[in-house]
Amino acid sequence: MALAAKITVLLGGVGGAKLAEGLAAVLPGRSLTFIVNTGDDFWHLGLKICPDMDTLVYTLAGIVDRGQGWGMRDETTYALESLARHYGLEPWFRLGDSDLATHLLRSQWLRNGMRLTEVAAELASRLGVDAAILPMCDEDMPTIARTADQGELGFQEYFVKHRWQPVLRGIRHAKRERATLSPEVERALAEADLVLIAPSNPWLSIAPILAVPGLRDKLTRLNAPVVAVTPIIAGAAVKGPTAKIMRELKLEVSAASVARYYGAVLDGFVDDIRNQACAFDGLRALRTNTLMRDESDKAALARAILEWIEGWRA
Ligand code: FO1
Repeated sequence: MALAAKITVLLGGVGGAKLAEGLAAVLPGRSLTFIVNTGDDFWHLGLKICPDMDTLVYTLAGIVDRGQGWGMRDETTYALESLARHYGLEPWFRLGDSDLATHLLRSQWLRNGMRLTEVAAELASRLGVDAAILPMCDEDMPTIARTADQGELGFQEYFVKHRWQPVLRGIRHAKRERATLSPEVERALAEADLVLIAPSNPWLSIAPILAVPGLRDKLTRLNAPVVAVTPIIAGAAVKGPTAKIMRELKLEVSAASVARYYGAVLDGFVDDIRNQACAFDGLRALRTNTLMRDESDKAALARAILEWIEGWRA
């Protein structure tokens, strides 16, 4: 695809950040806009935590902890240990000391009246990231997990405290009626030559973005192609609970099932060579290696997608 092309990516979590890294390796930052899931965000110990945004920015800035995929590398946890030793707390959410700097600044700026979109741009820019990083909306729209045995759980309680073990019955997007499309998200969609849905968890990471009032409708009507990358490879998720959740929601664990879930939003689907070949109900489809084990896999996937889309015009 031409270097001047504008690409907008919907993503969340570690899988999304890997594709983002691949795209950033083959395109200039000014071509890329990331619309990030903020359904995982929460206030914790007085601080606003935005895990998916931080995972993406730390990854693009080259300071992510590569082993776990989130948090900063070479991290220490003195503050957390002090909370336990001196104040008797049992911290279940691991906030590293360097990572705390991000949460402190973000919380202060939000309390001073900045919008989350402005805060995200400022943090990314100070960390040297030149791609545009947009939260899906400025308002709080927390994801609530409806579980079989524990009732409703806040996202991080479900995901981290209970290690995504409770059986999921469904997802609720709290305060959805108060969320609005930001001008920056509207512009990123209107100006895009291509919209990609990253191989993030469709139910936990992408569904919250599509649930922002007006966003799914805008995507469905967009002239630019909208293409999703499979999060399912050989009947399993690379990491995390996607396959488990699909079974709990009584869905077939397959790439086709994910494409059906996105429905009319999609024009194309990028499937993995390890999956059984499938027609994807009339969508244009690319079969390629989507497993991103290292930097060269990430860049190769980004290049394969861009070359394939370029061929659509011919
Ligand atoms: N994930 C964990 O499994 N345990 C943690 O204690 C944890 C802390 C944490 C702190 C900051 C941050 O940005 C991310 C953190 N994550 C942690 C990752 C995060 O909870 C999830 O990976 C995402 O929300 C799911 O996309």
